[in-house]
This record gives sequence, structure tokens and C-alpha cells, in this order.
Amino acid sequence: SPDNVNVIKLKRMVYPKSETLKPPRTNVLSVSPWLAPIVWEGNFNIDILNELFRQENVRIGLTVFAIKKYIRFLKTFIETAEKFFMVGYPVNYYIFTDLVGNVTNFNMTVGPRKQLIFLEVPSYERWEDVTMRRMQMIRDFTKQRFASEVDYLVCLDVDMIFQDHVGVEILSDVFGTLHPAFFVKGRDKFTYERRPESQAYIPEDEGDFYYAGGYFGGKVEEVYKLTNHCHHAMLTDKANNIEAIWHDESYLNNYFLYYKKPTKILSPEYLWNERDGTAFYLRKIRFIALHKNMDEVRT
Ligand code: 2GW
Ligand code: MN
Repeated sequence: SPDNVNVIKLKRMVYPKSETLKPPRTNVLSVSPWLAPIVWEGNFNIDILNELFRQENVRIGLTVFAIKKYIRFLKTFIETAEKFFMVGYPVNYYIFTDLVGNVTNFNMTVGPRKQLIFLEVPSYERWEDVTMRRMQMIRDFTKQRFASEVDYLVCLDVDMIFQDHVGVEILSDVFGTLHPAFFVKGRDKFTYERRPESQAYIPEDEGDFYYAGGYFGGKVEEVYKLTNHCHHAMLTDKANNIEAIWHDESYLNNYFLYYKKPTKILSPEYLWNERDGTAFYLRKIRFIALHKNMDEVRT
């Protein structure tokens, strides 16, 4: 009837029933105190999620910065994203770079409904500015074009490779990721900004999780609010001659604690680092940092 034209029936699906007294993951936290799911392998059924997100015709934008020498990480980043990131969904790869001229000979093709989009941005002299100004640049393009081209944004570091499935299970209004070096540690070990003069300040007796700067996202409107807030916090600090200890990551942690708690939290499966070893509760390592020749790349 005309009253329910927007209701689409899900296809018939057969899957094991959830057992209320037998949670699939027992050795990891699967929900935050504000009832945001924490995404670990085993606690979601990708077939159900695909059915739900396909109905929404969801379009995804991935933002990544490849400035100065970090351009060298781009090829494997995109190649591995093609294998593991949002397979089957339309994806716009938004590549922010100061070297648009050089990327005309960036010989890469991507699959159907995937698009490489190069966005020319300034390169800052100080590396701290290169990483922090990402907030401003993502914000600017959010209003200009992301809002009309995609539904969700996923904002990632480039010095990384995908090596296992990353799909629509990560999508939510606003999501953050547990930093691999801190998710088992106490608050006192978190490297939050501890100077009260900074806009990123968090005292020792507060904090939910330590979130990673290299992996966040959400609906375009939420990413606009997040990046705009973090950029303004950074500018205020700059005017007061202070810079947060871990740059954009510190402002992001402050935002997730005091302004908008994530509606979904990704486990460190989604952002791992070899130097953090491995662990029995890690069933997959989906996205991992490359730390080869770091010193050379950074000079
Ligand atoms: C960054 C540091 C030192 C020298 C150069 C750069 C640099 C970074 C660069 O020359 N060109 C560039 O494109 N970037 C971009 O910034 C690139 O996308 C890179 O992945 C990102 C963050 O820099 P990265 O990966 O060297 O820093 P990490 O792995 O220590 O990142 C964590 O901490 C950062 C704050 O200091 C950010 O919060 C980042 O999101 C975190 O993962
Ligand atoms: Mn990185």
C-alpha cells in the first residue's frame, strides 16, 4: 500500500540463532558503557550486515593523505584496499596530495564502482602540521564535495596495508578505533594531553579509551563536526602557543570523550602494529602499520 512504500523486505536468510547465555566473544569487551558495539571478529555476521547496508545503497569515501615522501606508501595502500576494503561497494578513494603533478604517471586502475580522486592540498613544512592539518582539509572537502558524493567517510593513515576483510561492519554515525598500544593499559598510561592549558586536556581520572588518530570516520555530517571541532581546538592552542602532545590524535581523543562518544568502536584488529606483537584474542589483523625505513621517510 502507499503507506509503506519505503519498507523493503529483507531476503530470506538462514543463520545460527544468537545464544543469549553464550556470547560469541567472551574474552574481549564487546560493548562500551554507553552501549556502542566494539567490533571484534566473531561478534558480527557479515551477511546480515551486507543485506542491511546494500538496501541503503551505501557509498563510501576513504580519505588518505600522501604528502611529500609518504607518496611512496600509496600504491600498496590502494592495491591492498582493492583486495580487502569494502569489496562490492562503491568507494571513492580521496587521495590528498601535494604532488598531483606526479600522480599523472601513478599507474593504477581500480575495480568497478571504485574511483581514484586526487585532491591537491598544500604541504606544510613541519611534519606536525602535515598530520594535524588533515582535520582542516577533510573538513573543507566535506562541505565542498564529500556530502554530495558519499554517505560515509573512513579517514586513514597511509603508511599501512590491508591484509584482511574490512567491510560495512565498521560503519556507524561516528566511529573510532582502539589504539593497539593502549587498549589493555590503564588510564594513567594513556598519552592524552595532560596540560590543562591545552584544548586537548584530559585529566588522569577521566577517559574511556585511547583512540588512534589514524582510523576514524562516520556519516559525512558527523565527520564534518568532528574535523571542524578538532581543527578549531588546534587553532585555539596555536594562538596560545601550545600544541597537543600527539597532535590530531590528542584533539580526537578529547572530542570522543567530551563532545561525541563514538557510536561504534573498532577493535585493534582494524589498526595493528607489528611492534605490539600478537595476542590470542586477535583473530584477524586486518590493517597493519608499515614501519620500514621510517627514519629515512621522516627526514
Ligand atoms: C609525518 C610524521 C613525520 C614525518 C612525515 C609525516 C607525514 C605524514 C608526511 O610527510 N606526509 C604525510 O602524508 N603524512 C600523513 O600523515 C600520512 O597520511 C601519514 O600516515 C599521516 C600520519 O603520519 P604518520 O603515519 O607518520 O604518523 P603515525 O603513524 O605516528 O601516526 C599517529 O600519530 C599521528 C600524530 O602524531 C596521527 O595522529 C596519526 O593519525 C596517528 O596514526
Ligand atoms: Mn601512521
